[in-house]
Amino acid sequence: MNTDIARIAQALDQAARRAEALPQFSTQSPFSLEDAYRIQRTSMQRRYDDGERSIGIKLGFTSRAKMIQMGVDSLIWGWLTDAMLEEDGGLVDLSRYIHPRAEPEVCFLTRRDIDRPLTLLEAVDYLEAVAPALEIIDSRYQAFTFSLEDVVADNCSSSGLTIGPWSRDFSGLANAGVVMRQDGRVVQTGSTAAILGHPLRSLVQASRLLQQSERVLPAGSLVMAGAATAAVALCPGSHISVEIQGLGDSSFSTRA
Ligand code: OOG
Ligand code: MG
Repeated sequence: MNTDIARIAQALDQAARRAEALPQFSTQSPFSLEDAYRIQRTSMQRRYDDGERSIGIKLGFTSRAKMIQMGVDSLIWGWLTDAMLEEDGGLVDLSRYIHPRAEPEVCFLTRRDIDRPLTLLEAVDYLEAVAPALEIIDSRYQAFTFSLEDVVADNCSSSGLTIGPWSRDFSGLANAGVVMRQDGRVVQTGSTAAILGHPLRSLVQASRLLQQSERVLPAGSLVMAGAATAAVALCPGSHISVEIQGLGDSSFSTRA
């Protein structure tokens, strides 16, 4: 059976704009992972047509903690746009989200076009800087429940992000401590080693995925490496922060 790419893309786009959850599509009629990426591309094109600008990519399910939390077992990727940027240290209005969660991230800024598969040794040459970051994920599916195909179609739940101070020191990335706090209380701890063994491996994976889809990531793009720990549900009137050893922190508050 043919998957209705345009119809699903439109429904997901509309759900994001209206902050309204949808039933999963794959349970009604299953579709392939290839079609899921076609849906993702079509729904992102709707946003670009409306004036949103691509600022980079994100990887998902690069840590065991995330795979276990969401019940999936493969790495995925999606696109970030300027409309998703929230101010570091700022106030986030939750009304544009459905059931947002926050997770700690390592964010890279590229300094060269990524136009071919990179090795781990080459990866750092393609980077301008690295920063601690928080990602706000917000599945467009009811109860935050999805198959791998559903979440890919939904641009990997991408919704918001804050980015902390940029650093050019990549030396401690292999195994830096990660602490996420909610109102000062520690809610998640981990290490950047949880991200594919080394967050630079996310850049290597990204370069392969880009090549497979015949795309070039321009210099000056963001690459979010994927959360090192499980995500935490957001509620109004709270303060969320992440601290990554050697990199500093990123934070935001949610409007009461
Ligand atoms: C999908 C997004 C996964 C990550 O860092 O692993 C992701 C989700 O969990 O809803 O962003
Ligand atoms: Mg993430």
